[in-house]
Amino acid sequence: MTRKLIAGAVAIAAVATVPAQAAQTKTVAVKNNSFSPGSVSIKKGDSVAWKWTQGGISHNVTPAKGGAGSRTTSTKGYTFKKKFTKAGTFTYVCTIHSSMKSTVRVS
Ligand SMILES: [Cu+2]
Repeated sequence: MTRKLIAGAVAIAAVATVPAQAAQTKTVAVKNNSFSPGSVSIKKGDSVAWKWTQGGISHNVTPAKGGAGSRTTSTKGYTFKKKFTKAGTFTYVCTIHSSMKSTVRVS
């Protein structure tokens, strides 16, 4: 009887901890002065985390079409995370450095 209970508990735990499709987060480095990599491909429900890996120079991550983005900061280690729930191609820029572009492809 004890053995059956343990087997049942293990089976329930396995189902609970292995979702069909786990959401993932891809990291984009915010460098001076580029995003690396310049584009990432993710699935609906996944997130992108832009992380300031160098610091010392102010940057931001702002939707090219407008809307809310990150704060402007030069703090190394600062991270701006966003979850994408719709398919499409989304472009982000640093409004201070026009050459900095970050593309997110969501399928
Ligand atoms: Cu910048």
